[in-house]
Amino acid sequence: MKKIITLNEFITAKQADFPYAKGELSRILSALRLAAKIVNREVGKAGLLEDIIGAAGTVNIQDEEQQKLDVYADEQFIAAMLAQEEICGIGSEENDDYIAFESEAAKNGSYIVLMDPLDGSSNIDVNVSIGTIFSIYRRVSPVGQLATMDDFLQQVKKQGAAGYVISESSTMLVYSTGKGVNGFTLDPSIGVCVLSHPNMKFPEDGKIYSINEGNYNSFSPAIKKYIEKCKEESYSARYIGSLVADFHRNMIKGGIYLYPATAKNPNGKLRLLYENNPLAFIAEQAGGKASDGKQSILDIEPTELHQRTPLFIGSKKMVEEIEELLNNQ
Ligand code: P6P
Repeated sequence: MKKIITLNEFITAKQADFPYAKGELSRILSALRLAAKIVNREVGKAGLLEDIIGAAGTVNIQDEEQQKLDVYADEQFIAAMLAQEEICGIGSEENDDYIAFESEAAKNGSYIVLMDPLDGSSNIDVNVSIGTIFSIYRRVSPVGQLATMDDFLQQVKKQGAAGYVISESSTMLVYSTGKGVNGFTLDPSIGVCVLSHPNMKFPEDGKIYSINEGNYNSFSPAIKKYIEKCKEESYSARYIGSLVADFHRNMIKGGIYLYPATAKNPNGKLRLLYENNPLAFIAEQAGGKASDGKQSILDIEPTELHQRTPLFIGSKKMVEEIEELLNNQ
């Protein structure tokens, strides 16, 4: 009989892996997981309750139309983080600026969270996978004061933890504190996340490529050359339109996700702090690789809360090949 290890039991056993934590990581991850379950419950009703799907009638700082569930998810995660005394602030794709929590308890918190609350939300109305991407950092500003922008503009490789929650045929939480990657699947019958994918590893190579070929005409020659190579070698084109779902499938099967510079997004579309960084941390912890085409995503010094970079992430050999093409074009 396989031993069931719950997320809380696993975090407790691995407590020493996360610096400074005196149970803090457990509580933060548990709060993120709970908020993700609440959001997932609402998303699950999307096909039934007309009033929670569709556009909210607002546009976020990314100039992207917000879905009602984007706003709902953002509110749920902010509320969940506000309830954690360890958290002093949050940066989110859905909010123009970071939020420094103002209570005395929060100002004494030692951590901040950066997140994309509902990645791929445009897929909700068509029943396709979506997810939440997050990273957790220890603050660099003095405890006892409001969080500052410096707390958010950090490199995750220095001392963070990162992960994602993906909701498709089942709900999974995958995270790393810098000592490997582990995946937990929600068992709805007992309402807890159970260790289902211990020590996840990115296959070193793969035959799946994920890119929006609708942007083909504005791709650089190197990207076009890579796409032609994938076709010549009969790779499988798999692009869901939900980064977290494409990333998760590629980590299990082997593959590469590419979001290069395009005419509409000359710096790439995806955001460094709460999409590229956390997934790059996970990818490299699993033996994969993540690059902006010239350098590891993890080596980029963040300068703005919503800054974008090109993203090439997945099996190490595939990312190295695209870097080679880009550096020799
Ligand atoms: P496009 C969703 O908006 C997202 O941020 C990622 O989840 C997804 O991979 C990408 O953008 C899709 O962008 O331009 O191909 O529709």
